Amino acid sequence: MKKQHILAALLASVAMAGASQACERTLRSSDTHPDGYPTVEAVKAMGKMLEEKTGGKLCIEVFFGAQLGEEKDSIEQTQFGVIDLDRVSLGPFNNIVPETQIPSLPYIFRSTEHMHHVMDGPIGQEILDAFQPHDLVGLAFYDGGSRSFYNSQHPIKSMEDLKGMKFRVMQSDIFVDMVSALGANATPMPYGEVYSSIQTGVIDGAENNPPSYESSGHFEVAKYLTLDEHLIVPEILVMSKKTFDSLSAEDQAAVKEAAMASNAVMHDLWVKREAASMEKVKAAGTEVITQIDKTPFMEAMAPVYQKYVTSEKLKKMVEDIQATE
Ligand code: GTR
Repeated sequence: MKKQHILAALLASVAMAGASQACERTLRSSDTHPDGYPTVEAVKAMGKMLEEKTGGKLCIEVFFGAQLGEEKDSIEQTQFGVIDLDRVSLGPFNNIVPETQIPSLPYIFRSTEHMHHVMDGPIGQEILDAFQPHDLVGLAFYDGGSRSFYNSQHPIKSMEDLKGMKFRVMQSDIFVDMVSALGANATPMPYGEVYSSIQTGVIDGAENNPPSYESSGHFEVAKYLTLDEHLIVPEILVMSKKTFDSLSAEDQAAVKEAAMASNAVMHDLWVKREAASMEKVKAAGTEVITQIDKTPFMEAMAPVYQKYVTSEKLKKMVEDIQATE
């Protein structure tokens, strides 16, 4: 299926570019989220800035709603240079770029502000640079809020309530181990399969940030949301190294600047969307559990840290994150 979809989308983009855009080159960007979602709009804003900066030489077209494939596939296609840009969570990169495992660890960040301080500083730069050997260029980090559990069965008020339940996680081993450490079972699967899997009872629930919980419609089939905020995983915009290398030095700089500038657009849209999504799901009948003691959840994560923070380099990264204000 995927190859046909990708081909159709690419052909449509070629037709559109010819018909309505004067750009010399239109870069194709992939996103799993629907049109209007903050990440989609941020990359569109980046495209406008890029078009201006390059005097109409470079534009971006965002293929939203996983038109170019689910995240794991879209990453591969970006490595091959079939897709130029990809906006993805750091989670699906965990098994490809080991440095991305650290900001994907449960409870590594104390708050989203802490995450921003870290990712805007030298550690963030080190992680962006780590993409190069994997045929990708890390351009900018985006907000991903904090992720919490939701399910169709019952309100989760303590770790006890998670026992034996089955949750979908992103396709990364860290999240499988994280859920096991909490006494539940994890099934990694693509984002696009979660709604029907909850609906049909294949899984009891999943975990995500409020804007994803809302925009995916998961709230319609899983009405119990517990704000345990176990993950604050940044999102990232990457470019295919093939595409990047095909640009002039001047255009490469314009891409980097426009991507960095889109980060502020994203932050603004994100804050508004988080609040709007919470209101929407509550109005639709979601039961939100906010009173939850996170300490046992955090303590249960010790084996996950032991398993993934193995090299001296990664240990130092964890220490540096913890020492960041
Ligand atoms: C969202 C994230 C997506 C995707 C999704 C998922 O929060 O923005 O990039 O990773 O979660 O759970 O698959």
